[in-house]
Amino acid sequence: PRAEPTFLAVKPDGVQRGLVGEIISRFRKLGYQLVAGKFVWPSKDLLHDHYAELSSKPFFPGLIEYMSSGPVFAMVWEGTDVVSVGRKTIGATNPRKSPIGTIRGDLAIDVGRNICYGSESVGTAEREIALWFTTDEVASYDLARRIGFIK
Ligand code: DAT
Repeated sequence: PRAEPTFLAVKPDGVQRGLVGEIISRFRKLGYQLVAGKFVWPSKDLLHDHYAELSSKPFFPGLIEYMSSGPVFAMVWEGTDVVSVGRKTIGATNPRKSPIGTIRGDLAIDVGRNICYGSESVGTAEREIALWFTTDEVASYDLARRIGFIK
């Protein structure tokens, strides 16, 4: 297992619904470490880059409108297998098909308003972190390892 980084974002609807704290809390309680976070009101250019592989989908224009409708809370998290555990924690793309216990399963009902984003793979995480953050915005720091952390 490696302490990899991932890119996570609370989407505009999640920010408007006051869910930034709830989403941070779920990842922190899992044991993951927040190393960068900021509000960004994303430009359509940034979103076209971020969602480049979806550009031919019928829902793409609506997705860009939604994602540029207000600020998102963009984050970098680190920890063992945080990419795959992060995806599992967020749940399925369609919140109504996402199990209870996942963020989307518990907090959303609409595929077009699914409140949060998480990188799909270690490779896309690196690309997305570079797209949304400068290197000096990402903090590197150690957490105290007192209560049974396994190295
Ligand atoms: P995910 O966000 O789970 O990684 P994705 O990358 O396939 O899913 O799609 C990106 C976003 O596009 C998704 O969060 C919501 C939107 N989307 C996907 N499929 C959709 C659909 N069938 N109708 C409307 N929006 C959709």
